[in-house]
Amino acid sequence: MEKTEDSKGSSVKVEDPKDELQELLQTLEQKSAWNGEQLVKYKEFWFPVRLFRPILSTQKYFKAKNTDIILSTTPKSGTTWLKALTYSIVNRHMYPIDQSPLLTSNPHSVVDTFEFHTYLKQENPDLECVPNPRIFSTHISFNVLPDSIRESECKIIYICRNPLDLFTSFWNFLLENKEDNHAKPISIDEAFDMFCKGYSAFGPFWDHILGYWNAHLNDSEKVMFLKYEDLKEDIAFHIKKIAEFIGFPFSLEEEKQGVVEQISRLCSFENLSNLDVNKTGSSMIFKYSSFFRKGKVGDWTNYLTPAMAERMLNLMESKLKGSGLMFKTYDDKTSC
Ligand code: PAP
Repeated sequence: MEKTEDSKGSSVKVEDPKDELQELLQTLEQKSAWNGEQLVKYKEFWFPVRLFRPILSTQKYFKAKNTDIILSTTPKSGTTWLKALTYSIVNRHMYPIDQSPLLTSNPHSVVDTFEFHTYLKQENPDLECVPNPRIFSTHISFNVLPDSIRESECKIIYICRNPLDLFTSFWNFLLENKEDNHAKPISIDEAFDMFCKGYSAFGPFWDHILGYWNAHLNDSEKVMFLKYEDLKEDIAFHIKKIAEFIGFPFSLEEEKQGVVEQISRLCSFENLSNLDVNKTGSSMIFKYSSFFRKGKVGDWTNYLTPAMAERMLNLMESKLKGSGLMFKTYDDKTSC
């Protein structure tokens, strides 16, 4: 808390935003996540304490424009892929595919995430200068999004993934980046138990998914709902669907020229994961290679026991009951 003088020269206290944050944090429940990260419970969701300030700043300051595109995801559900795809669709007339910035930049460098980039660097950055349509990404749950996102005509594209692969991906990401964080060693059983109890960054994952699912059911023109497994099954169909949803449909001419397939190839796991930038580069915190592991449906079978899988599937059944939502947990092409 700072002290200053009022118009009469008496000393008054001025709230420092950092103090306000500390005061709020003291009133909220906190817990260690399975990855060792400290979480705080805010409006029924568990947010990483280290990202709480930028999350609150996003909520307070972000003013959505009708032309904005917001990519929302549960972590490890296809954020990197969705960023690459949306960026390529929107900018296809600006950069020919063979000159795409994605060939030399990681997808996380071409589309900023509110809580990791935009509002982490500055509390209230000037975003007016960002060219339209602006594309932003976030893991923030639907109920904590800034009002202006919900109230404007901007579009939200949400992607999620079956929780068995999501957990497996998260677990491997943690191992891959373990020198860079201070997580205490934890067994996969312990981690899985906590994940199933919802103690996970931006979790509980089922509430995250249901929040966006219900928003999609309520207004499918506003919120597009995607599943990683469906994109793996038919990417060309989904590229066209995304393009139409955000108002950048492909012309017949473009389709004939194979632009959809070109974008599909550019953004594919095989292509992106083999680019130099993604093999050797890193952000301040993460190796870019750790965003490209296997990119498969059903890899959980190499990490989780049948009992673990059964527990998760029962949990999902009870949490998603009546919602109409279901997930594929195997790749149809490889499973028997
Ligand atoms: P993030 O939320 O931390 O940004 P995110 O990109 O959502 O991570 O998830 C990473 C997963 O997407 C990884 O899955 P895996 O661990 O099961 O392999 C990664 O391999 C996969 N992935 C990244 N890029 C692509 C892509 N272009 N196509 C398909 N899958 C991809």
